[in-house]
Amino acid sequence: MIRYLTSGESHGSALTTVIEGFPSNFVIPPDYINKQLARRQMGFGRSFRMKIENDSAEFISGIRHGKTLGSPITVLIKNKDWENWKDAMSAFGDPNRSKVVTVPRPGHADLNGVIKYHYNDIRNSLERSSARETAIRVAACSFSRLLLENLGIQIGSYVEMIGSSDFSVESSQKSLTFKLLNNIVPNRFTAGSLSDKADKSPVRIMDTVIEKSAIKQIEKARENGDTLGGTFVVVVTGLPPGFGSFMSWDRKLDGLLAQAIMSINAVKAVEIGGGFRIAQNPGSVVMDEIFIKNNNFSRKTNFSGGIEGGVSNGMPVIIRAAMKPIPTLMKPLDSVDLATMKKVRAFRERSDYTAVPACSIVAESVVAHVLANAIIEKIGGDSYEEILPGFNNYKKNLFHRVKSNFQK
Ligand code: EPS
Repeated sequence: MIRYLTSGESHGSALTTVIEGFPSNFVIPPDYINKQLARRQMGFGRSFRMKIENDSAEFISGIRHGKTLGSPITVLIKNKDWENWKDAMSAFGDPNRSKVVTVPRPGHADLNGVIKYHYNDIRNSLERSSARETAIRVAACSFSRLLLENLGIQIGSYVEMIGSSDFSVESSQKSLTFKLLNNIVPNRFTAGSLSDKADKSPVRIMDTVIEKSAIKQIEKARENGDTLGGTFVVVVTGLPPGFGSFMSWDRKLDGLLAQAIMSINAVKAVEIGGGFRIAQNPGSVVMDEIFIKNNNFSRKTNFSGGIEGGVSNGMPVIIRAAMKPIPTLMKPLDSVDLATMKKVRAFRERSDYTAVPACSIVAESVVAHVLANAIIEKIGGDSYEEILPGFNNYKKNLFHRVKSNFQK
């Protein structure tokens, strides 16, 4: 199984990851990882920080002559902003040269970190809890993403809305999410083409009316010193049935995906398929009827979002998630100064106004990690040479195996 750890503080010298268990002999073009890093940096509404950083992966171990070795892969991304934080963040510097942060921001990890880790400076909480960490997560998971692409599995995403939408995304007959759940998709629909289209929008919203509204709202939030959240959808195409398991709670694919997405900074809700909306309809409407198409099982609708009983069913995987507004406000809310225990306004720091587009890219990445593991769990193999034929063979024989089991 593939595991990864990340390390690094937001304004420290660098972020790193160690990826363990990744199969050997897999070709990694360095540009592929950097392309994913660049996608995460896009998005209207980011702070000045994104002009400072230009994330680029350095490959320290685990790759030789362009191919993975099967040994732990170490990747490093330097923080360019480190130049401005050398005194405040140095490993062995003088603590008196750094201003202590004493006022926690509502909605951030500031206060909980101070309580939990016995800190006497909120900076110790906010540096690691910052979403800067997601840059290296994208690097770590992009290996899995490329592995999946080589097996014909694509992951894409789009932002549904940022801020509030008068256009009722949920009920609009035209909305893309509605079409996906009702399986109204073109024959050769792929998640990759979806993402390519979303990437063309500065907010990753494909509906131009909602896109304009979102941009306007972000501009207004910036003027008001406020921030905005939003919802996004991750879609996976090409995943065959049978990955994940209902045998034990911790092997259920939907559970693993929800955990991975919920672990992204500021995500507050995750739905699989129709999610909450499924609960508002009778079973006769939201169970996806089965039929046979081109010698394969298919479904009339996809309200289950490609997963039934914790196992993939061959339909596109659909995951919807909500990101809360960024907690760092330029017009701050009430808090308490821990140095005086008196009521004050929360601490202000340079921050994004919204990061929903970036969050959708991080979500694609963490989904890739979960799915690559689901495949390795089932197919096995230490090298790419074992995984590729194993996977193709499983996929090819799937329908006929079921048929011959029942028609002896
Ligand atoms: C973040 C605050 C901002 C964001 C940062 C996440 O950073 P800074 O405080 O340096 O302006 O820009 O995101 C990134 C640096 C990134 O690469 O996504 C936070 O507090 O979560």
